[in-house]
Amino acid sequence: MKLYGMGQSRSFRALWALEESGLEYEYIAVKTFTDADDPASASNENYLKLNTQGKVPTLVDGELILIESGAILNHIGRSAPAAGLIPEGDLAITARYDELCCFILTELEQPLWSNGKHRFALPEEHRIPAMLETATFEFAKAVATLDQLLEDNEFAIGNRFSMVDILLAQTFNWALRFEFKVPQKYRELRERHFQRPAAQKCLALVE
Ligand SMILES: N[C@@H](CCC(=O)N[C@@H](CS)C(=O)NCC(=O)O)C(=O)O
Repeated sequence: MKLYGMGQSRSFRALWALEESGLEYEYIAVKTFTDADDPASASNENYLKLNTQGKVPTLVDGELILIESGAILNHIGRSAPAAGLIPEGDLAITARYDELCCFILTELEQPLWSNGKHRFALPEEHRIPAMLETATFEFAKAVATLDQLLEDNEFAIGNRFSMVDILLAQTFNWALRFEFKVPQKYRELRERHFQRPAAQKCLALVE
């Protein structure tokens, strides 16, 4: 598999998943928000053929091209079942897995991206400064909801590390980098999971 990514952006979760999975992969660093003439730019015409949005991550697995980080994590997990990164079990366990993935991708990270979009990502004429306060409000609400969804365990689901732990740790890492208020227990969660050898290896790779 080939993964195109940039630093500790959303592509980091895919890189980390690949490293945890034990699958062979190639990591290709691209640059976002750069001149399309730069061959390494996500806006370059060659990259746009893979990912029309000019965003990261992009995963290429043979003929298959995936451009959504959630789908990429699930594809990696299903390609390496022995790594156990997608919990298996009764309907309640798989439902909780689906719920947490969807919640993190649509509720918890959404205000972080709103903050990024209205600070630097959108063209200036589309930025709305008041969105920054709204994002802070929405993030606090999502964190409070997460308190209800998660039990006070080492891992999000059952007694083993899963894609949900990658999503949580990477999202709280993002929140801290954007200087959002993150409760101590989620700072500790980020710290604990980032200590894993796979995460440390990925950090070294993207630095
Ligand atoms: N829904 C996509 C979002 C991808 C995305 O927005 N990636 C950001 C980095 S975290 C990006 O490449 N931004 C560059 C841009 O907006 O031009 C996913 O989860 O993979």
